[in-house]
Amino acid sequence: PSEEARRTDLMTITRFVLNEQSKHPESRGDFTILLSHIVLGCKFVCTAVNKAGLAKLIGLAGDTNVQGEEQKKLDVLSNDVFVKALISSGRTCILVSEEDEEATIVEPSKRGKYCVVFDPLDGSSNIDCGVSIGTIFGIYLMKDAHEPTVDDVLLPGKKMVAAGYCMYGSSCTFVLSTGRGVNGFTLDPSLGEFILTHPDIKIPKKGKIYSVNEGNAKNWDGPTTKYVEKCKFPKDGSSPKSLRYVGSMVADVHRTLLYGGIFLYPADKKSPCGKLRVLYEVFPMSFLMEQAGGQAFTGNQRALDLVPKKLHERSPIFLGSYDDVEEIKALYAAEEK
Ligand code: P6P
Repeated sequence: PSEEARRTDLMTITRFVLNEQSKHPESRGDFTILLSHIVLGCKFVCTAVNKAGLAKLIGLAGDTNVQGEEQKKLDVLSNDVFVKALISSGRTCILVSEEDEEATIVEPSKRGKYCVVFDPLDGSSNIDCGVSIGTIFGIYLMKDAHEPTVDDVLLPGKKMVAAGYCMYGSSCTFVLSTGRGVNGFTLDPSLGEFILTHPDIKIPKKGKIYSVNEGNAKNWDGPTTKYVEKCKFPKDGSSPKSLRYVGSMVADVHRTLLYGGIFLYPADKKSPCGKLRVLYEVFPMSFLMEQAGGQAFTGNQRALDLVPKKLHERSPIFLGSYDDVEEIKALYAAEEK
């Protein structure tokens, strides 16, 4: 489209999803309504995160706010907002949040057919230093109506119908896949709308960046140690990869998606299952990587094939450019023999 057309033909996330929905004649718009409530939650968190720094600086955050209420921590506040927004959408039946030990079973009168797993504010320990943080979510569809149980979300990631994240950084970026590729939207604060800015994101087949917490190197297993060694001292005469590690999963994954490379959170002697949570960190990011032409591996298998047994289960994860992940898969396969 011409510059003029592009400027006036605003493709908002709502319009984009409605276009997607029109490809499913049987759809009654439930997903569109669900997504609009997730987007609402993200807009709220974006505002709260941007204010938090300021509030802290000028003491607004104190222990009690002007109403004398106990000022909630931002991740607890974000969780409350998402839980309420998802329930009020009338399209969900089970919610699993990083902040809640137990799953939330939605009351029958407000129940819909989607199960949502989410981390309302991943990386929140980085707020005080202004590093980008984010909301991560995954959506399962409950086929036939039945009394919801935890078993409806203890499914492999490949059963997800959608996944995405919202990154609260220099701009507020919403990245989404509904199983037909990956698209990125940027919040235009003057409109209060997410506008399509990154259509059909494809991750480069191979990258020049590796992203891992090198501070854990002492505890890594053989294949991870060998792979990182290869990144730093390539034997084939190629130049070493650059290390970029923010320590906030949404920021590290977003950079990997756009620039290529590999993000690793391996198992180590201290944490044999790694640190990242399967349902609402590993699965959504793995889903997006595959949809963008990359891949995601746990050290044993394709990440999306993993069947979680517990809500807050962890897994090692290696995700990013297809060829880069292939290399570490080969090292783990060689270890098996
Ligand atoms: P480490 C943030 O606390 C987080 O959950 C992810 O966002 C991030 O990728 C990871 O932990 C960082 O962990 O051990 O490297 O500080």
